[in-house]
Amino acid sequence: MKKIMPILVLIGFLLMFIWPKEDISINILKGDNEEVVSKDFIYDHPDTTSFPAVVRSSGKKPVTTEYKGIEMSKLFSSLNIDFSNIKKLTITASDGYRIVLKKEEIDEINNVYLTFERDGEYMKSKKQGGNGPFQLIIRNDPFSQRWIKHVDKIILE
Ligand SMILES: Nc1nc2c(c(=O)[nH]1)N[C@H]1C(S)=C(S)[C@@H](COP(=O)(O)O)O[C@H]1N2
Ligand SMILES: [Mo]
Repeated sequence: MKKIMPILVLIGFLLMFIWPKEDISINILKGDNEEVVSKDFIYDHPDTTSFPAVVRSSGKKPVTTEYKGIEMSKLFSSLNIDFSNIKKLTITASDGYRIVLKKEEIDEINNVYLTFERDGEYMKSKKQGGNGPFQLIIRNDPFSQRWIKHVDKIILE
């Protein structure tokens, strides 16, 4: 046992470098253009804000939590994505869930947010048992059926 310990430590150390890391990013598609937005761009964005929201998870009591994220319209503007001439947005999640938003919904102030932090902690991926890494929150939809967990793609049409 004593002999293999250093070997196990060495293997663990090497694994830290070669283990595939989860690539955390969001794809934004408009026409032929595809923009891959990294997690750091969103995490460090100057326009992020926090707000309270009531979470209604099936089988659980509603709880008030604090989310941190960026308003969708501000995210698009900062990426120079023109959304003035679109009709709808399709938001897809890594588990196949998807919803369609009307353009008017993202024009509403303080309504549609791409969030990444809940109660001060980065949201974990589905694989790690979380709602993240990104969750779309529609504040004007208090029943949260359209709050997409694990957002991976935003399609503007
Ligand atoms: N990616 C993804 N987002 C989703 C869902 C889902 O199955 N997948 N379910 C929706 C529904 S029906 C509800 S009520 C809320 C809360 O779901 P939860 O109870 O599984 O947390 O998330 C919504 N967003
Ligand atoms: Mo639901």
